[in-house]
Formats: sequence, structure tokens, C-alpha cells
Amino acid sequence: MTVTFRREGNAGLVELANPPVNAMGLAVRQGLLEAVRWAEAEPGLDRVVVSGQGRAFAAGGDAREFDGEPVPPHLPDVLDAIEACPVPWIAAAHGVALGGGAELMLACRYRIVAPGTRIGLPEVTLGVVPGAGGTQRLPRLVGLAAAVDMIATGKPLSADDAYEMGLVDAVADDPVAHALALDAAELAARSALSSLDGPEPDEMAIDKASASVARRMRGQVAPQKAIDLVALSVSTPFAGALRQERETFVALRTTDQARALRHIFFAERAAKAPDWLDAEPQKVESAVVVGGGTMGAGIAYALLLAGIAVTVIETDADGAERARANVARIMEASAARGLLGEDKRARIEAALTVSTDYADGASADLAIEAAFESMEVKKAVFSALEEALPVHAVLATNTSYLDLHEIAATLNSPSRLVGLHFFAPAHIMKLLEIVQGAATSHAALATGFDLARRLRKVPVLSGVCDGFIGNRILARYREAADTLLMDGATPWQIDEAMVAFGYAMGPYEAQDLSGLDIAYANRKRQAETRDPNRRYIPIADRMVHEGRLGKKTGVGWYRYPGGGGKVEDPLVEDLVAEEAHFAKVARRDFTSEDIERRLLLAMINEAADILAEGIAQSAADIDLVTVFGYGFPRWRGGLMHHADALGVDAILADLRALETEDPVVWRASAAIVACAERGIGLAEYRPGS
Ligand code: 3H9
Repeated sequence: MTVTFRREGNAGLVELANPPVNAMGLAVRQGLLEAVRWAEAEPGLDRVVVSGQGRAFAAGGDAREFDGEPVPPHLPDVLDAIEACPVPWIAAAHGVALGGGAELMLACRYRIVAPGTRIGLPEVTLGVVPGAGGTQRLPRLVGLAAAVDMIATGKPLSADDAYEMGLVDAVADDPVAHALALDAAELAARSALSSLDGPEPDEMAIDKASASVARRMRGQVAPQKAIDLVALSVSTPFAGALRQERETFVALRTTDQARALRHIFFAERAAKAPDWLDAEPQKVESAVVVGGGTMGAGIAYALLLAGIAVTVIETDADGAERARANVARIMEASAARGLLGEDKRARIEAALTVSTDYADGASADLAIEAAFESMEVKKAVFSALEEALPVHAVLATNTSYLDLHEIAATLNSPSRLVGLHFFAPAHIMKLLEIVQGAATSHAALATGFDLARRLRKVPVLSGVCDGFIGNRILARYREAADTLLMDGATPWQIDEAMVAFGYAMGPYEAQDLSGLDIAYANRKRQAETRDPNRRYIPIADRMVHEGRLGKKTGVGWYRYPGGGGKVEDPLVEDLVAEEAHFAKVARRDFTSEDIERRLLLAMINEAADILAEGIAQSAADIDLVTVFGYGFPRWRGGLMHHADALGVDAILADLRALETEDPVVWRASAAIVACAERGIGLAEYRPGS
């Protein structure tokens, strides 16, 4: 039974019982309708109290059903029946009431929530609009401005905020008991929200919401549609507006954007330790972080937030004080944003030690090395860690590029070593690449996955290769961009094309922010092993030689006068033209479509190689890496999801066409060829299959 109902005195008690979060699929909708019919037939009831079993009231419509045809009874009809029931319904919610769950509350005559409940209409984050009356009942209850803000952003409200706004009638520790104690006459006098007049017009609120989604949710279709529907509530009769809402919801469900957003939603939830791991994670109560620079301080803060005591090791006393200041700066910024209260801050400060002596971390269960990217430095760090830390401690490196196997070879027990690749800022970015070396033990891997869970990060398993999953794809993206630059495009044209695709910024602006020197050092490191037949574009090297390291030097691909916003720099165009002249390249024009196509193909082809080599476990893992670590637009579902939307046949045809231009760079990946031959998408491809 996914919905139970029983009588207690004059009250009907209805409970959603569809674990884990009471998603409102077909069985729940049928159960609710049965409960309505039961309440209608039951003599002498003066109220029906609906609540949720387990940890939530209801997480909304069952998104797993959204790929198929809608099956009746449809949620809007069920909620209409609840609203029309002669016995008044009361919502008694706890945990979360989201999407259809919040709409169920709005169909009731009275709404009570437990403290800590989150109430929201997050449909736009799944690429749809509220489809069961939310866009019409909410503005009638709380007014146009509050409703449009909540629906357009999809952000849930706290119980207190919902109460203040008038969305809920009471906040009570035991919402069901509170519902049972309500005065029956007062309850009977309450009106259904659908019978109320529409809200006062508020064009400013609508314009503000439109401007905000155009900026913050650029490229996405659902948010503006949701705003348009809320605007209808002012003067369109309820039934007609509800029909339009339903049509919009049904049409959006199967759009590419909604499919992509659902894909990422479920992929994120599926990102867990793989089934084949047969060891328990090491319990981590205290950790060592080696290196207190930007990355190390961010990692230390993330660990501290999760309740892990941290010792940051630095090379000298100045370094140790800088490390403490770096963590303090992050705390300051978090406190300023209201994310860190006084109590928690005091606890964190007490749990942080900075030191120059590895012996101060002697009781740690985990060490994360975030020191300078030099093999010699890493080797020295790990031999010191192995000497100082207990044998059970897991040793992790945050290296972005260096060979995990070479580091492991210096350890007495290489099985203790795992890669934990964080992304800057480490306390904010959700991605954690967990790198498995040939010798890495299952216990070390399990510890990495457990840590990701505690830090609320999205873990993705990666094998060992240059750059692991994410940076290896990034290197190809930049190589393809530099080739376009050499052959005729400008950095601003390339950036604009990728921003139009959906990135927050293009590859050149992004490099200016992170600094051109890091990629330069990598290219130098790779010089000896680089394929001599592969075309090499020296423009980025020349930029570094000329001191154009990016925003930190005031000039990079762009200029930043006075440390402010970016300005296109004609000197860069001259520099590029000169390099093209030296290389005897006849430059030509590229359209935005050309640019987008080439950059995406370069990334997709590299990612397909990463799959074929077994470095990534699945296409969905690559999607998570690109969305949570590299700014690939979430609403396109990640790089491989987007590739499958383009179609492997089309991708292969494009690669074959480009192969005539450069057979080394555009050689089609074996995984793409295999998918095309077998008629499957990259999502279904498994290495060795
Ligand atoms: C909607 O309501 C449309 C209506 O307006 C109109 C309809 C006609 N569907 O996240 P967790 C699964 S659209 C299906 O790990 P938490 C989830 O996949 C919906 N499944 O737990 C996972 O499965 P598994 C609007 C769902 O405690 C399990 O439940 N609602 C749904 O960290 C546990 O989830 C939303 O957008 C769903 N709607 O977080 C809310 N929700 O165990 C989306 C969850 O197999 N959901 N599952 O991996 C959330 O934000 C979070 O899941 C929630 C719980 C906060 C509820």
C-alpha cells in the first residue's frame, strides 16, 4: 500500500507510504483518489489529515515516469478531487514538501509543517513547470511577487519563511496532533484556494523574475514558461489557466532540456561507491592536509565543516601562519554569506592545527597531500607521511596531473595510496575525482567514497592517465581552441560561441582566471612524450613568455584595466597573427557554429577514448565530471549525454570529415566507431564490451 487511510474519531488519517521520499507515482495518485472516495463515503468525518511516512512528506511527481505517456489518474485531477471533497483536508508535513508534494499542500484547506521542513516548487530545475495547480494556487495564497520568485527560481523555503509568507498556517512539532486539535467550525469555513480571486497584478515582479532567469538560467526554457503561467493567475479563470499549466507541463516533460536535467539528477544520486568494492571505509576522525595554499586550505575547511579534525602541515613557520590565514579567510567569507554561525566557527577553529612537524598528525586516519605539483616534492611528502602516520591511515594525493603510480612506487605500502582530486574552491565545488592506481586497496577507495558522502560531494572513479578524466578533456578543449585561434578565430569569438552554448564563460576567460602558467608547466612536462606528428600551437606559450599570465598580472588573453572587468586586447590579435605568419598558416573565418562544433567534437572524441580505455566507468560519470567540475551546462546533461543527443552517427561523420584536415587530431575514437557499428549510444557503451 503506497497510501494508507484509517479513521480516528471524526478524523480521517491518510498517510503517503512510498519510501524513501514518497514520490507521487501512479500508485500514490490512485491511493490518494481512493482516500478521497473513502472520506466522501465515511459518515461524520470533519477532517482528513494527510501526512507522509518516513523522512519526507512528498518529493513531488515521480520523475522516473516522465519519459512515458502520462497515465491517469493525473495529479491535477487528484488534487482537484481533494480540494472538492466535502470533508476539508489538512496537510501535516515534515522533511520536504516539494513539487507535487507542495501542490498537495496547496489543495488542502489548512497547512501545518514541522520545524525544519523545506517547501518548494523546484520543477524548473528538472526542466518542467509545476503541473498540478502550483502556478495558480500559490499566487492566490501568497501574492504574485512571492509566488513568481519561488516558482521561477525553484528554491525551497524554510518552515519559518513559509509561515511568514503565509504559505503555511502553522509550524508545529507534531503537525498531525496539531491538525487533530483544530477547531472543526473554523476549518469548515475555509475556502478552497481555487475559489479565490486571482492576485493583484504586479508587472514589476514579473519583469524582475524574467530578467533574473534570463541572466541566471540563460538558455533554459522552463523558467520563463513558469513565469508566464504565474502571470495568468491575475485574470485568467482558474480552470482555464490550469489547463494551460497542464499542457505546458506535459509538453516540457519530454524536451531535450528536461531529459538532460533528469539525467543529471539521477546520475548524481547514482554516484556512489561501486558494488565491487569489498572493503569497509576507514573511519576518519582526524586528517592531515599537506600544504595550506588555496587548494589545501579549501580542502581543510571542507573536512572541518564535516566534523573532521585537521592538521595542516607546511614547510616553515611563515607557511603555517599563511595556511591558518587562508582557512580564516574562507571562514570569514562563509560567515559573511550567513553560512557559518559563531558556534560552528568556534568548533572549527578549535579542531584546526597548523604545524611544520608531521608528528603533529601522528594520530590521523587520512592524509591528503595538496603540495606543489612537483614529483620530487610529492615523493618527499609521502615518505614523511608514511613514517609519521599510523599504518591504518589512508594516504591521498590531490595531484591534478602527476603519475599516481610513480608516487605509489616510493611507498612501502603502495596500496594505501589513492588519488582524491578536488576542484578549486575545494569547499564549494561538488566534484571529487577518486583516482584508483594499480595497487590502490579497496579500503582506500572505499574511504574516498565515504569521504565524498560526508563532504556532500559527487564522487567519480577515475583510472590513472595524464589529467585523469576532467583535465584530460580540458586539455583537448584548449588544444582545439588554440588551433582555431591559429587558423583564424579570435579569443573573444571563441569565448562568445561557448557562452552561447551555455558555459558561464569561454575557455580564454576561464584561463585568465585560473592563470596561464599552470597549463604552461604541464605542456613543458609533456614536451618529451608528445606525439611529434601532432600539430603544436605555440601561442599560449608565447603569452606566458610575454608575462601575460591572466587576471593576476592584469593582462592575459584579455586586459583587466585597474583590476576590473575584461577588455578585448588588440595586441593579442597581433600576437596571434604573427604566430600564424611564422607558421605559414593562411587564416580564414570561422562561424560560431564551426567553433562550437569543433570544440565539442574534440572533447567528445577525447572523452570517448577515456571510456574506451576504461579510465572512466561510464558515460554518465563523464557527464558528472563535466557538469560538476568544468561548467558544462547542466541543462545539456553533460558532455556524453549531449553527444548522444547529437547522435554517434552524426559525430562520426563530422570526425571523418575533419580527419581529412588533420588525421592525427581528428582520428575517431574506437568507442565512437564501436557505438556507430552497434547502433548504441555512448551511454550504453562499456569498455571491453
Ligand atoms: C513534480 O513534482 C511535477 C509536479 O508539479 C506535477 C506532476 C504532475 N521522483 O536525493 P535522494 C529518489 S516534478 C523520483 O538521494 P535526499 C532519488 O532518485 C518533481 N525519484 O535523498 C533517490 O533514489 P535512489 C519535483 C525521486 O534525502 C531517492 O529518491 N520535485 C524523486 O538527499 C532518495 O533521494 C523535485 O524536484 C522524484 N521526484 O533528498 C524534488 N525525488 O535511492 C527532487 C527523489 O534510487 N528530489 N527521488 O537513488 C530532491 O530534491 C531530493 O531527492 C530530496 C531528498 C530533497 C527529495
